[in-house]
Amino acid sequence: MAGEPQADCLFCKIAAGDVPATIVRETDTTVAFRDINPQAPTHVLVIPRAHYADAASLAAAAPELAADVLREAGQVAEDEKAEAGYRIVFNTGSGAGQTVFHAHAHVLGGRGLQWPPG
Ligand code: IU
Repeated sequence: MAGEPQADCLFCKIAAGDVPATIVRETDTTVAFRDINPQAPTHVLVIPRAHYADAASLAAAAPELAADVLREAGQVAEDEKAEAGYRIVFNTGSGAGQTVFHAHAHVLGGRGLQWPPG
């Protein structure tokens, strides 16, 4: 069920502390940790502790939690001193490169970022 922990979900396991990750921030509702395959000097993932498959599902079912994720993404960028600019990305669907189906914001910064993205 939406919001409930999923036994086969890697990010639910990270949120529960059952799988290790390099955590940079935590709140009651969110966890932020470094991506294991960083695409920029700053590459942090911000997840809701509760399980939703993607950002739109999260926002539709739990808008305050979606706001928590966005607020934390901004705080990560501030903590990482990404003054020159940063990008918050929610890959949604396999065609857009989503590989983990637990909503997560990528916070990317610390280098110039091209537009349009690939
Ligand atoms: P995506 O938008 O679903 O493709 O993002 C998933 C990210 O999770 C991707 O950037 C992976 O490098 C990252 N990741 C991770 O940080 N730790 C893991 O154990 C696994 C994936 I599997």
